[in-house]
Amino acid sequence: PSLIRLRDYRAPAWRVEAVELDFDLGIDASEVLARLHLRRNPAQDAPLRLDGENLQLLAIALDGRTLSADEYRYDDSVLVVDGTRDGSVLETRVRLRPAANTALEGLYLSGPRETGFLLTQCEAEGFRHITFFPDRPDVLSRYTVTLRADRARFPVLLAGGNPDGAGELEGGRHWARFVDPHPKPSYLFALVAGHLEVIERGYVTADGRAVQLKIWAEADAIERCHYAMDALERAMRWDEQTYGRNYDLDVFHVVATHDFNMGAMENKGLNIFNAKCLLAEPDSTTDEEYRHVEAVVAHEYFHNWSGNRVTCRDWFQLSLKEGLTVFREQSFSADMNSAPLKRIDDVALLRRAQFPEDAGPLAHPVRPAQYSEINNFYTATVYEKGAELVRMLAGTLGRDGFRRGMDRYFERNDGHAATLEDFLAALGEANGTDLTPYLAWYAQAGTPRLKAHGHYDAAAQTYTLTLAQQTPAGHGAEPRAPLPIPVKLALFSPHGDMLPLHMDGQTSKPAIELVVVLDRAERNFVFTDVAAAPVPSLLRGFSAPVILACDYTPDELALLLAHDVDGFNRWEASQQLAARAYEELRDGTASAALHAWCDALARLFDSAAVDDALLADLLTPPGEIELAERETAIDPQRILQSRQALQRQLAERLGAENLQRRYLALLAQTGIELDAASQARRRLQRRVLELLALLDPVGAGALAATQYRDAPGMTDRLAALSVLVRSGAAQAAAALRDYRERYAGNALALDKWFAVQAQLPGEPALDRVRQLERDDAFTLKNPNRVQSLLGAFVRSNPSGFHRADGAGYRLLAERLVALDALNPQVAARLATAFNGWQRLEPRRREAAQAAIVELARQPGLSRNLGEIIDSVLN
Ligand code: B3K
Ligand code: ZN
Repeated sequence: PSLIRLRDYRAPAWRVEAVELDFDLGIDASEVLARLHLRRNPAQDAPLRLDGENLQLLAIALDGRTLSADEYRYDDSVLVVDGTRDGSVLETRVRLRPAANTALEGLYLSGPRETGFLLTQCEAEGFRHITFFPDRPDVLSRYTVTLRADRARFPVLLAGGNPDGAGELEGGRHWARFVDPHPKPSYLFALVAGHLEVIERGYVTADGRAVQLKIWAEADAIERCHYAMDALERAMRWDEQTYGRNYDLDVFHVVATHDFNMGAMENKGLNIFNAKCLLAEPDSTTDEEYRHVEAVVAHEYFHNWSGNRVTCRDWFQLSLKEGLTVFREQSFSADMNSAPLKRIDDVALLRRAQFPEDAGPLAHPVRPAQYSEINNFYTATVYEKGAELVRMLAGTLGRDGFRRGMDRYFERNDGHAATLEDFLAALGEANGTDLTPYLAWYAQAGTPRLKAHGHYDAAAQTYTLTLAQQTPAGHGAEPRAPLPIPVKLALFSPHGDMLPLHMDGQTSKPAIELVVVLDRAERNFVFTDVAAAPVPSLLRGFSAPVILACDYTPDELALLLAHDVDGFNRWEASQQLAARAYEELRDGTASAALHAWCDALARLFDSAAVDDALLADLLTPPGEIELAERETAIDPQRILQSRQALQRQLAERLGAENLQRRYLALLAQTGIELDAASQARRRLQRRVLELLALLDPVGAGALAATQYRDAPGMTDRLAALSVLVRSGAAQAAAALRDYRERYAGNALALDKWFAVQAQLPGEPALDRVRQLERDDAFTLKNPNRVQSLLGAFVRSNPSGFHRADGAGYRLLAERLVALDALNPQVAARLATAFNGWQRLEPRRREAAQAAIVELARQPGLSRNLGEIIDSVLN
């Protein structure tokens, strides 16, 4: 397959100034008439080449004249037209087959033929499945879209932009027109047509525009859209207040669908959401999912500026909009909820999803240098690591400086397709500083290691901190320049107080926290007037996406765990200590870290010093995937066992009676309120029940069964179900039956029923997955369902998926073949579960390799899946 390379970028030879699209919509067949107003790029002399895939060309005319067969060529992916000139108008008419579109890219049907609705997904290259067009993000056009359809079958007709008339047609048909005044790239085009209900709210922007907010969903879901509406309003206000960004159309549509390849899509004026990222109600939505809905609604809304008004020049710049928008969402969520908890969740996600990606054969820079299939690059690296890079820049500039830089970026690039260089230039110039050294972060793959070593000189009362960096050689051969690594730090006295920081040679008033930037391979930082050997708190708030190695003693980590006021670093100390305790248990060596960890947590557990949610997270050791990252011959079964043993030790230290007392106290207060304190209580309640289940499975089983039965909302119900299933409790089967029946008609709730069971620890998981595949509700055609069963199994259940006999690998390979024929994007994403097979212990490694090699031999794999399999094998 051919590779697209960043260095081959050329500006488009032809632009489309304006486009008129006329849709004649039907479930089995739809027709699209497109009128393109062309502009030639005087600097280039190339014939007009338009992208177009799976299009049945019905008619083609240039400047009003039908073209004869020798005046154009179409090879099923590119249409070449002779004789076009600057100002020409090209007209094409094509036929599409929405109901037959199982890839969910382009125009497709959501739901059953008789009652479902039509919708589109274009990013990255879906527009070429709708009509002939230069389908690349640097071609910005003005869109006028007219939809025509049978009124009874398609009562609602929506497209991006402002409404511009609607009316009746003969034969029970009707039409509606939308004009988007903002030039946009084709990937932001969208339409929706069918039976949908709506909730509406009026909104007036800070700059005085009256906007109609409309959220659309099928009748059974519309009452679950109110939370999203509130979240949308909060996001709009926040962007006005934080970045001075106002919404820019008269109407903002949001639509929910159960058939979607990813989370949501920021189409201009017509956001489309996977139902799981939009619908929320207490009976079927967990606290975590509520926060996710708020985050995704905000993320898509924020794209209106970071992505839509300023878009990407080419897909290599994807992180320009995604990393930035994730960062904006993270800041918003931190403001709406608990900032340290948000940071903990995000860093945990980075370590679970991005670090492994960056350490294996799928590693790529935040700005990749090449790709075969762009949809394979919507990755944790581009999104999450990309957001960390923006966070470093924001941290370097400070709050006001970053705002100044963002103002400059939006102002200068509004209505343009920009690059990461444009972004760094705007931020830097607005602050009179050169940020180009940060470009190196965008160009190299791999997670840098940061080594820290402290030396205290009692006689001189100085403390010297030596920081050194190293990035492991990646799979690409990109050069490894030293990176600028901002390290936010503090020093703690042996009593747990923060010390004033006197930096060598600096005279300004000492701070108790500061940021030093390590911009070469190694550097010493000297602090003076330090009265006793301090304990450094490094990378506070996770100030750079690196792996820190510091030679702490267990007692030093315990001190940070007990005293650090940075909630994130307090959690981090607990994680480090737990990881060491885990190694002690696994290797049967010392137990200093184990005791330090358990003692520190026992003290916190009995005091009221930390909030319930943070306590829950402190009581949770790093997950199995994270622990595996520290090993070379990975045996996921063994990791599971050692991690369980570690948690059992903690539970024993806390004591069954103590745990039970705390559990009952929390239970007595539980409800469905969404305020931070209530969510925190539920988080801790779940954690305490899990720990209790390790000590006293029978007692905990009884408590969990009661909690399941009486739960006021989904958070408590699902927590109880999960404890029952994972601990193999006698009551599990009855609870699962009850849940299956109770939520038979609720797809999102059923997804959780599949996912809980797919995460059954160890060998039994595979049979359970096979059994669940036979459930009436299972289908490979729905991405959410695939994710809830197969995705949860291969991605979130290491000890179940990585069976020593290789049966997990073979199951995945078989399903990928079937899935690829239906939906290549979903298949390719699932296939990334093979990432990291090279580091498994020998028996599993061989079994995994055999399954992947066999899969690679299958004929007719999609470019999406083919690229992942190829990369994973190498
Ligand atoms: N921009 C979309 C993702 C499109 C994925 C295409 N395969 C959602 C988002 O990041 O907001
Ligand atoms: Zn995004």
